[in-house]
Amino acid sequence: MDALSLRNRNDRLRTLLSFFRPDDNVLIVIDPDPDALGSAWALKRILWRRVASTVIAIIRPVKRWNNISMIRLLRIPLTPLENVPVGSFSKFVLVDGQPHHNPVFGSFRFDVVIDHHPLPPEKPASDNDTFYDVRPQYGATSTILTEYLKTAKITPSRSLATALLYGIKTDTRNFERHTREEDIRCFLYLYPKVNHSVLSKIEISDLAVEDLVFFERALKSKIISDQKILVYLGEVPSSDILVIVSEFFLKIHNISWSIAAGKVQDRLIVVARSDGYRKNAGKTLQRCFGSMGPAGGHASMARAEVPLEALRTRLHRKRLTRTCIESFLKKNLL
Ligand SMILES: [Mn+2]
Repeated sequence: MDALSLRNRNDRLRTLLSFFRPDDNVLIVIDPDPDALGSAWALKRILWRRVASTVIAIIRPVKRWNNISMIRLLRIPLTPLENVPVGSFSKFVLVDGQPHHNPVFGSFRFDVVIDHHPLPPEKPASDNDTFYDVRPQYGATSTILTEYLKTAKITPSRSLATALLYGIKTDTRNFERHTREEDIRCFLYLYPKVNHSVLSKIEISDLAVEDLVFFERALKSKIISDQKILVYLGEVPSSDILVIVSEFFLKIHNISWSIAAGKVQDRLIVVARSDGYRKNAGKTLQRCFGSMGPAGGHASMARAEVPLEALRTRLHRKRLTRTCIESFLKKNLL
């Protein structure tokens, strides 16, 4: 069953609901990013009192602090998939994804699939056993679910509205990419219903206390020259902290070029942020590191991943000391 061939929103809602019976136990399976979380929670709300139960199962642990804050502050009910007795459910739903995206998704036979990613070249066989509502032109699945809520005349709670709006904002990167009129229309509909203080706490929560040690390191070891700043953080657990530190330094009003580098396993990762005016971050990193490993990006944001082995060869060194990495970065980037 292909949802888009249905005449209008009422038809689509009616067909969606016709896939469920009052005694159904429904399992919604998601890869937990904000858009998937908002969409799954909205669908659980739509099915409330229409089915016996709805459980939202996540296929992996949530790692990003923003998403952990979102789940905690909005109290989104979730269960890890491995703790779910899959056999006790009678209906299976996938939102914000398609079966071919992930082997875990592929192991289910879904009754309903609601998504906004591109369809695979081999379109899934449209049959009457599965309801497909895939709209690749939409910026977010949260937009599709907001439309269903409106059609069903369900006013979302403040927490649900906040989750959906955050889903739309993250997937469209604040309407900087892949946005269409429907996304903006749903944003405007949700906006007055949102808890804005909770939303801004979710949006800024990208650090853990343990990360402060890297800020200490960054503040101590920063090298400032003209409008440029460079920090080498040594070993870091992942490149996320490099992104946060380089974006933090770009907040300084007269810094126009900010670089944070660190070792992640056997690679030197360099993250650059720029006002995109004086320097093109992507081109600069490509020029400096392109011969050693993947490097590139846009005018304002870029990244390079240099295998340490390649760096050793380039610098003719057996051991890469802190000083030698730092002076190499300084010579090439400042
Ligand atoms: Mn999405």
